[in-house]
Amino acid sequence: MSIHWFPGHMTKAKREIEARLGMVDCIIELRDSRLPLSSRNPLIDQLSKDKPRLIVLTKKDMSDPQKTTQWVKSLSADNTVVIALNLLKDDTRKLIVEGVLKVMEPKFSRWKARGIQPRAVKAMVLGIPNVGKSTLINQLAKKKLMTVANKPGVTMALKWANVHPQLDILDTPGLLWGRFEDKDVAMKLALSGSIAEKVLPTEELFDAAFDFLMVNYPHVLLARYGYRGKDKTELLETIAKNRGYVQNGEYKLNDAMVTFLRELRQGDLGPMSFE
Ligand SMILES: Nc1nc2c(ncn2[C@@H]2O[C@H](COP(=O)(O)OP(=O)(O)OP(=O)(O)O)[C@@H](O)[C@H]2O)c(=O)[nH]1
Ligand SMILES: [Mg+2]
Repeated sequence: MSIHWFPGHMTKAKREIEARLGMVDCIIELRDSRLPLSSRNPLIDQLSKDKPRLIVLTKKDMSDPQKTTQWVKSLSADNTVVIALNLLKDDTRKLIVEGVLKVMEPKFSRWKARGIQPRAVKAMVLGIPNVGKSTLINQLAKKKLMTVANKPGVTMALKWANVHPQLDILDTPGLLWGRFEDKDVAMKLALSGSIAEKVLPTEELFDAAFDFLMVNYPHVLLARYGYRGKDKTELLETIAKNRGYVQNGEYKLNDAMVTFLRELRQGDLGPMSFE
């Protein structure tokens, strides 16, 4: 699978992020809890260097709870705090502010030693498209400061928000990396909705998703579509039949494929983790 998607606004955003890094005290890195490794943008490590970092695994409600607990444990490290959140339901404001203050502790001590007056922390939020960066800021601010939508590439420019007496946050456009060396990574990003649909090879993606479900979550096809078998075409025919995707007596299998991928992406098949 060859997916190449790095729209012009991302090139510009990358430059602007680099230019503003010097002004921020710490990074809030968002990853999708369904794919905490594949949604880790290598650019962020490069960009954030040794800044204190809070890692937030978003969309906890959509991932496999056991897997997510394991990921939180294995990703936690010195100077990095990891929390998993349903940004829409959890007490995001309280937990993020606490997390930021925690990763900032060593820096606060240095400020104090140098006689620097405490001030609001300046944080930059970074992550792949559609992972929830603007949502996180709106939840922190308790109002709709940023535009949010369930498609990648919504935020196009950097924007500061004063969200808490102790915290100012810079929202940034989601960044991907130019070329995906690893087909598996590209597939997971596509299945979870971080790559624009228009660049996706639907059939390959469907095949990959089907094979993945057969191995990892075979029961969900029965629960969602009433399908018990192990055959791709039969599954598509079942979906087409149930949804009335029929033309001139033929099932419209492509429509069934698109529906299946959309429902998987939006979590209709139940919580699951891709890694
Ligand atoms: N179920 C669920 N949905 C979430 C969560 N966080 C964000 N979303 C949804 O994810 C979609 C994308 O959110 P945004 O905040 O626009 O994502 P973004 O990272 O700013 O995206 P770009 O600006 O395109 O880079 C929206 O539909 C949100 O409602 C979460 O924890 N759980
Ligand atoms: Mg955004």
